[in-house]
Amino acid sequence: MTPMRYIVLVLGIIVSLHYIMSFSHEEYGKATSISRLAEQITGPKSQPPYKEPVPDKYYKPSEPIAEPDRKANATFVMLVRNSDLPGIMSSMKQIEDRFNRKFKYPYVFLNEQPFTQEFKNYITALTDAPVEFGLIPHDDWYQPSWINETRATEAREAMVQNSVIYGGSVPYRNMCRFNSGFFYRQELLQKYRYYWRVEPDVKFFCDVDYDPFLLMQDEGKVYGFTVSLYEYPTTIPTLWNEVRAFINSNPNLVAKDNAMQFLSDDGGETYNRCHFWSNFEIGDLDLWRGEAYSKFFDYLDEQGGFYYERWGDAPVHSIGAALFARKDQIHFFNDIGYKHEPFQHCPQGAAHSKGKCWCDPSQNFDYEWYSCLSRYDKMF
Ligand SMILES: Nc1nc2c(ncn2[C@@H]2O[C@H](COP(=O)(O)OP(=O)(O)OP(=O)(O)O)[C@@H](O)[C@H]2O)c(=O)[nH]1
Ligand SMILES: [Mg+2]
Repeated sequence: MTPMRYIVLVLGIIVSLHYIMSFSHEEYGKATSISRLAEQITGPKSQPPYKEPVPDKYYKPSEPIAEPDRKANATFVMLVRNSDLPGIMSSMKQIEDRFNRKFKYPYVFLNEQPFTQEFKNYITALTDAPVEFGLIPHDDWYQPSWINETRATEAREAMVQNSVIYGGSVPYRNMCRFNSGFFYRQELLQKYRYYWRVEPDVKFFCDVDYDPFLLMQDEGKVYGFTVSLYEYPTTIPTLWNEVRAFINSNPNLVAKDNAMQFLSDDGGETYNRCHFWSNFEIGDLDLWRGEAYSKFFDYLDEQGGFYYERWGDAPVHSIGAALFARKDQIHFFNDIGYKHEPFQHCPQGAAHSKGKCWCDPSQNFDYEWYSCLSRYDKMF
């Protein structure tokens, strides 16, 4: 055997032994791997981000929650733009976690523009309940042709001069008029009796372990609120005059035992500007569909105040509910902790612990000077 052959044989034996050891002894394999040896020279490689799905063994599968035996004929209603996606996902996630995971009420989304596929995908991923997306018909949304645009423009300019919030905005006015008189006429809402209005970026602080729709139905309630307050006078200079004119010509439409006392401190002579904050509403759609409110809205709409002033859907709904329903049909949802900037209703005492609420109980608008809740209380 030549020295060269001898060297090749020894090298062959060493390489073979290395491979045998690498396969049969894990630690030896790791210690002598080329990458490990390279790491010792160049320093450790950083770990790639953990992207694979987390293995099933770490999950606690959630029990399927059976739908309750008894439900009301009800839906959530969200009027939003495509750009409201982050804000409405935040609101909807809270609704699901605090309430609807158990009850599985459907959702209706409304918009005057078609919802994008991206919007629909993100929204439907948030719930197991049915979701429908509706396109608002043109005439239900945009400023009607019979509005005198010169007068409307002058009104908007004057409001901008006076720094009235949303005073210069036409879309905001379209929204207020739509919410006042058209949301409940949308095709997707026809099959429902009760609704819960939800806006983007609101907070729900407490678990709602009971069904507020069934409460409305069983107790004969038609309108539910959490926050009430005063309206800005500059947005509704002539609204109360028109309300009085309507009542005078339609006295038969006004309910007995109504809540006029909430609206007026002098038996209806003047409006104290109290209203229920309509960004939260749980209501009976038949209240709005009924003869009294339908005629009332049509009358107000003809006066043009949604565009010549800046009538909000909150005072219009509140006046409608207060006059065309009995006061005991208006319900204060004390146990629903709720915030729409800048005000919040935080349940107090036993209601706070029962709902496992996370709001600071000292931050509660109920009896602040700008709240109208004490006027509601006084009616009973
Ligand atoms: N589709 C659509 N929805 C709108 C438009 N303007 C407002 N909305 C919705 O109408 C509701 C009321 O509008 P907001 O802008 O929240 O009005 P607001 O509560 O008086 O004012 P903020 O204090 O700004 O919340 C919300 O659900 C909005 O997402 C619009 O131009 N198009
Ligand atoms: Mg809002």
